[in-house]
Amino acid sequence: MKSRLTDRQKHHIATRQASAELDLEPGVVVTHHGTELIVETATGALLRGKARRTLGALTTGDRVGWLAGEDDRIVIEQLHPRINTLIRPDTHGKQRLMASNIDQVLIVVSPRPWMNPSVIERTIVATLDLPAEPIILLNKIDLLDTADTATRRELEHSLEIWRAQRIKILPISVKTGAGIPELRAELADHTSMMIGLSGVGKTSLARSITSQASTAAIQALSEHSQEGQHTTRSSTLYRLDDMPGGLIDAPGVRDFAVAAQNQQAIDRAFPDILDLAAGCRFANCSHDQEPECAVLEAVAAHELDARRFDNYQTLKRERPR
Ligand SMILES: Nc1nc2c(ncn2[C@@H]2O[C@H](COP(=O)(O)OP(=O)(O)OP(=O)(O)O)[C@@H](O)[C@H]2O)c(=O)[nH]1
Ligand SMILES: [Mg+2]
Ligand SMILES: [Zn+2]
Repeated sequence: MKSRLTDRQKHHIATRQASAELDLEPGVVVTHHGTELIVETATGALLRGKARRTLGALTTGDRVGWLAGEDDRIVIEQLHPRINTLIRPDTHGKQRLMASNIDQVLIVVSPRPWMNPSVIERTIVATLDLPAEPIILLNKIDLLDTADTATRRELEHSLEIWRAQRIKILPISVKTGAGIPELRAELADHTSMMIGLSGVGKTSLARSITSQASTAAIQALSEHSQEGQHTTRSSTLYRLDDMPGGLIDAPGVRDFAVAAQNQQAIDRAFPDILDLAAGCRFANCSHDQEPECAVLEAVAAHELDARRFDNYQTLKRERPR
């Protein structure tokens, strides 16, 4: 096999890596669009630039080493190892990085638009799989009184299930400010990523709790306006005002179809099913068609939500072995 790199290229890369460890400035990727990036420096300044192509795709939250380039622009020379990465498939099925180095995921839901509970469960599993802590942020509670009966019933039913699962739920309203102090307390000292449908209020929330989210330079890179509506097109990390921590705004996602890698992530998201499974006749019961299966009995008796059980089985099947 022929080596892809010539000896001269290898030498060049080795030299660059060696010098990189000596005098690179530390930074964090704040947002990007195409190859254009904004990096936060150690002193909190925001600088624009590009990354060496050899680094591959960078994403919001990446810790990097950079050098000053021409015209106030920087060149990112080094990518530090990531603690975790949140990935989602794009419309062409290609895997895209959404953000890295996250320890909390805020699953933002609202009465309008209302997200299907199976997708919320998938997002909880994906969060636990990172691993990071999930919190359900129920925004627009000011609209609850006018939500249609079907949405309200589904919402109440879902809230009941999540409460029983000990998933943290924070009801808030960006419009009225309800629940915002409680949310700020949850955000302190964490890097939190917001995930939710387009239009649930993620960017509105970022603007109401961080002054950085109204920075024009960031908006120019991370936003897309169409017919008077602003939609977020790339993830952006904002620093919290007056406290350590970060909040990542992201484009709306309709589904979270990334298979979980760890069975424990699935089990932690469905402790009710795990509890029931202790009563199955066979310890390795797959709750498919085994006799004396306590889980299937609970579904038949309407004690376990059939939709929730189907979603659990689907997540288990999708997991790569
Ligand atoms: N009634 C009500 N409306 C809200 C609230 N929060 C946000 N909105 C409205 O919801 C709409 C969408 O808000 P955005 O913040 O752009 O939503 P987003 O989640 O960032 O959407 P994408 O960027 O497309 O993913 C805007 O018209 C907001 O004014 C709230 O608490 N109550
Ligand atoms: Mg947005
Ligand atoms: Zn069983």
